[in-house]
Amino acid sequence: MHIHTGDTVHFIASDPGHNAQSITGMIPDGATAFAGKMGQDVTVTFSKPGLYGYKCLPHYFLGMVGLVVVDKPENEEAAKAVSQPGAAKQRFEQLFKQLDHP
Ligand SMILES: [Cu+2]
Repeated sequence: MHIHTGDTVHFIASDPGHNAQSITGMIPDGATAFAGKMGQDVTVTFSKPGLYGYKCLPHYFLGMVGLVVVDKPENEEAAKAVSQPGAAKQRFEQLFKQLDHP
């Protein structure tokens, strides 16, 4: 999803047993990591521009991941360099492709 600096995103826990948390190495320099609790909504304000990769912790390797672009994906190359487990690798390849060729 594309948002602007300072926007707030509500990650809604529509099912129990999932969460949303940022992935180490996939947020801009100086940005604050976030981690929602399992089965609970989490609200994140994105105060630094850049690309944010996030995951559902128990289903990371199944590819339950996403990207948030805050204005410009300045740290895209660094985020792409992060090694991904299991199905997350392919899912992120798709997401980056969509990002580069919308
Ligand atoms: Cu999950």
